[in-house]
Amino acid sequence: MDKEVYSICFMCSMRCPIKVKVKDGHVDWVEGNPHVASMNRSLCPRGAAGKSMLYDDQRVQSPLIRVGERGSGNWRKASWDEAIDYVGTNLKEIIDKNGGHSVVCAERTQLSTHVSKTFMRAIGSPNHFTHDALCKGSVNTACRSMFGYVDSQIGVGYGNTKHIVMYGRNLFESIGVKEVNPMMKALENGAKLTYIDPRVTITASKAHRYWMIRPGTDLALNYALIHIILKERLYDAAFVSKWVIGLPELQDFVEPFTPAWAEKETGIPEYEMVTFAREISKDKPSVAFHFGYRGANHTNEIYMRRSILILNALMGSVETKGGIFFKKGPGELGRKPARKLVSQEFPEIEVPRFDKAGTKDFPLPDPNHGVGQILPYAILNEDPYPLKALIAYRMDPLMSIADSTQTKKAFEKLDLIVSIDINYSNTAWYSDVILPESTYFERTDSVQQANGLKPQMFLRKKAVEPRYDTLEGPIILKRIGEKIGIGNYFPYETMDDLVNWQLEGTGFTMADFEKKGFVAYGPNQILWDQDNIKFKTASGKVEFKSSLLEDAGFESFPEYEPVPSPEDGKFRLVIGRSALHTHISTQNVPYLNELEGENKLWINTAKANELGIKNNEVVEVASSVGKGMIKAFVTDMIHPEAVFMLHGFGHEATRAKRSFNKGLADSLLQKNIYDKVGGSPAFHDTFVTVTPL
Ligand SMILES: Nc1nc2c(c(=O)[nH]1)N[C@H]1C(S)=C(S)[C@@H](COP(=O)(O)OP(=O)(O)OC[C@H]3O[C@@H](n4cnc5c(=O)[nH]c(N)nc54)[C@H](O)[C@@H]3O)O[C@H]1N2
Ligand SMILES: Nc1nc2c(c(=O)[nH]1)N[C@H]1C(S)=C(S)[C@@H](COP(=O)(O)OP(=O)(O)OC[C@H]3O[C@@H](n4cnc5c(=O)[nH]c(N)nc54)[C@H](O)[C@@H]3O)O[C@H]1N2
Ligand code: SF4
Ligand SMILES: [Mo]
Repeated sequence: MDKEVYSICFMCSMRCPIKVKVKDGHVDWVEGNPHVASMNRSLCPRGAAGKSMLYDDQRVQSPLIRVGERGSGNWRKASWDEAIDYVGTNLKEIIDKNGGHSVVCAERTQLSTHVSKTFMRAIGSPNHFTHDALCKGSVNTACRSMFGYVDSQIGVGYGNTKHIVMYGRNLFESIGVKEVNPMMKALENGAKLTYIDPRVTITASKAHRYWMIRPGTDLALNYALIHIILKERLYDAAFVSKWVIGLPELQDFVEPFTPAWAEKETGIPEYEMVTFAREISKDKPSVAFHFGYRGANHTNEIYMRRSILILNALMGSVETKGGIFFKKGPGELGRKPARKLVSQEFPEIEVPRFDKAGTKDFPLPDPNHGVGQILPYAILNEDPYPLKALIAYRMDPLMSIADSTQTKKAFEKLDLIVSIDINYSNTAWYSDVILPESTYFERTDSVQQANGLKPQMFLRKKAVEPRYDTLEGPIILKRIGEKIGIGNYFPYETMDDLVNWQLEGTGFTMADFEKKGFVAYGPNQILWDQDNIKFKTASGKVEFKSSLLEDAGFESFPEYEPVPSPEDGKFRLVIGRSALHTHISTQNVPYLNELEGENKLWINTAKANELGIKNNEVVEVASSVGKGMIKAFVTDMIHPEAVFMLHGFGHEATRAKRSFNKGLADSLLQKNIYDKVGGSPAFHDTFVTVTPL
């Protein structure tokens, strides 16, 4: 029978609304939800390749229990009863002996994260962490320190902007379709794009102004821009005098950071900075300095992200059309959001988190997300206490935490590793048990509360029956929960029950999603009056001088530390994504693998010539923690101080035949160091040598 199902794409985390056409029980066609204007029926290449993921037989087909050494790839097929029994029995023993807090759950935030958080709270563990710190932890902390909101509560008005500035926010390759389409439209309507990156990306190719900045020096650029804007009084004086705390301190601080000084640090000509500052201030307040998505780059990342937010505030582009805005929830209209399981009552937890987020040792990172890169240190040093079990749910810590060799060494110490995944990720491959989840076409998921200018809810709805012996994540967790005596926290039998429970009190039912795939709480966009913005900082203002930072013993404006050039013969390793892959998830997806099957090392032509490296030849890349082989891509399109590689390649699971051992994993080379204030790893602070073979 043919049918059309509205759902939500899950080839990455951007949650694009989709329409799935099903023919004779098979997915025949997928497109962007036509009822959502920003989708305009389109999908990105990964979304369009979803079908080839669904019909690939190299994904995990049934529960598996390890029979050989960890990582040897020797598995036996198990029934769900057997696999749940194995996990439940082992987990119970660990909890009884070492306490619930000896269990950690690593999870890339997703629609059913409230279920795994519930599981962890019910066993008495504070140790649920998400990808957030590894992705953008310092952006999160910077946003809280400036506005009192986390980054995910702040949106960018792409569609109405007159001038947008992106610092390595490679929007046209690191895609969210709902953002790309309005941005394209704005560009067609005359908006300007200034793009800053040591590498010429697709986004750079669409920009009006592109600066090949010396890697790691964006903070110097911003301090000089602020210097010019204050000196020439190019800022929005009304907004600043009403809302900003700390302008005099900022003024004193940026005094020495002249454009001439910044030219030496960044390589960007002084006059270009001045021209730019004058130009963008003419379009204020409909301008946006993008605060970044993956902002996990340097050990001082929080100050770089704060400097971007300061520029927005100086332009008065906060809560304006075409600037940045705060996302509105149903509470704005006196309505209720979808319920979350985690709102139940749980036993008190008295121990700190394993990463100490939110304690005096690590006060500022968001304890709601935790700090993933601390995990190997916590396990190895048994600090603050021994950890015994890891549940990796839609996350691959072995590839997503820097220094995989160290992470693997830590994992050797664990008594139990369980992966809930759809693929043979490196962590799944190294687990004791793999519990396969049904893919997004094969499952209904928890409700998506989509806050924004217009609060809405979307639903991921099962389009076809599971092809293999797989289950939905919330059902897997409920079944383990029942086995270990916490079943009462999971008051549902099916995903439909869970969704119905969530919708109670919202005024909507599941049937309301049938027509368009989503429901809206109200018809209009909500933008607050700029005189009545509800900042959530302690002062209720925009805090250039930050109480959050200063109360925790950190400075609002610490001294600028010059960025050293790499030593002779070394390069700064920088990384990113391509339009064809999602992090570490899609390298084995047939269509995407065919288009891009391995990563290469971008290296500047002059430097490659000096080293005798030829295009497409294999080179050895080595850092202080690891080394590996990769093909070189010799190009003028990258700054001579940097080499670049795509994240996500170098997979270890032999069963994922297309991606096995193709390309090189960045996590093998990167040192596990981090921003001790904001919480992000410093993925761009590793230096490498590159040697021809
Ligand atoms: N070295 C290094 N580390 C990084 C980064 C980097 O560039 N370099 N980037 C950082 C960033 S920005 C992020 S956001 C994180 C992402 O970190 P991760 O969450 O680890 O990476 P993902 O590729 O998003 O997916 C993780 C796992 O989810 C699985 N998966 C996909 N769909 C489903 C599903 O429907 N159900 C289940 N249960 N599993 C599914 C995939 O197979 C994959 O194994 O990594 C961070 N870490
Ligand atoms: N296709 C695709 N799209 C995605 C994802 C995906 O995996 N694939 N993941 C999603 C997620 S979770 C995230 S976090 C976002 C990430 O989206 P982005 O934040 O746009 O991040 P990256 O793709 O990591 O791109 C980082 C860029 O920063 C540049 N860079 C390196 N050093 C410097 C520097 O010193 N200064 C400046 N200005 N730039 C520098 C790199 O050359 C690279 O081009 O993408 C999202 N969208
Ligand atoms: S950006 Fe692409 S992969 Fe991600 S949800 Fe949207 S269509 Fe799917
Ligand atoms: Mo991310």
